[in-house]
Amino acid sequence: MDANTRVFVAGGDTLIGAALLRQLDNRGFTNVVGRGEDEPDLRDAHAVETFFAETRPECVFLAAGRSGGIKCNQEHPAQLMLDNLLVQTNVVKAAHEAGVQDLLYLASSCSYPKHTEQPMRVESLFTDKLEPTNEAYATAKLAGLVLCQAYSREYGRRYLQCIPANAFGIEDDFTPEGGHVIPALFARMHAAKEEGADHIDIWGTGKPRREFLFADDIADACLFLVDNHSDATAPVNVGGGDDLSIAEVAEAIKMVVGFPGELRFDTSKPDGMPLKALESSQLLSLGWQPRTPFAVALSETYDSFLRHQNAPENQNAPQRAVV
Ligand code: GFB
Repeated sequence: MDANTRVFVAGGDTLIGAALLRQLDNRGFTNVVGRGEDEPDLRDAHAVETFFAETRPECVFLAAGRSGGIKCNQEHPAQLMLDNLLVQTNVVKAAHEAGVQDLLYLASSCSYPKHTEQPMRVESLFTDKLEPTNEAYATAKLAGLVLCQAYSREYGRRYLQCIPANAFGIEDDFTPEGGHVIPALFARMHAAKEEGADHIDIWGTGKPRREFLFADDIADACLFLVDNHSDATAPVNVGGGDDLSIAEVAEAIKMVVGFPGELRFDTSKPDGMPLKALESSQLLSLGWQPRTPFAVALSETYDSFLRHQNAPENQNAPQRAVV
């Protein structure tokens, strides 16, 4: 891609979609269509078809579809599954019909079986049962992967797919109901510090391990893949960091926030998958690696939380709507 390529980021308001837009801006892309209010309602097939017919993007990043942390997945499986199925079906179909040759679809690491070889290799997809807390969402994401492979095979498109590690970052979902562990703990620990609480409850045992990646690094990898990868028959894992236990992550967040209280573990809450780490040698051997150290990424995430928190118009508003 060069800076004149007409690009559409489907889901420009999602964590990774917004990071993709920042990366495109940083690289001087001047022809980004469908930003902000110009993005059609992606659940509406007709609106999506019309948008593609009118704007004719040359490359599409499909980062759309609702997602959320473990609580959100437990409480809203139908909404998450349906939203993702609708959005990805509409975008892939309309992109093909408008002649878009290049697309990159972002799946999720929860598409891997609950119990599988670690770090997880793409060959392990579809080999065993999914983690029950996110089975519905993960099934929709798996359908998206196969849909892109099918369009590539049947119509000669290059509809690439990638599976990012657990993402976090700027303008994340900081609500306790919707957020993943890092943004949710920033918000809860910040509130506990303000209230002078002597402890905070961390959900689960603290033992599960996750590989985390800053959303801006994931966006960087997506642009790298479009420029350096052509095989649409299988997804590419996007990782490259270390896996950490939830207890270790909570300690790191405690340091950044400056919360002096105790961390307690509420084992009545679910752990989810015991370990999620990605085998990313394919991407790393192409020459990509994450740029942002974990500590820096945590600070940037907390700064983003504070910016939102301190903006007068947001005093009582949640950061991002809950499903
Ligand atoms: O980030 P998280 O919600 O997603 O939870 P998953 C990771 C771990 O952190 C779990 C624990 O063991 C949680 O119990 N945890 C501790 C917390 N305190 C908190 C908290 O305050 N909030 C949250 N959210 N977790 C998601 C899937 O699974 O991963 C999605 O549900 C998606 O479908 C995403 O795929 C990448 O990694 O467990």
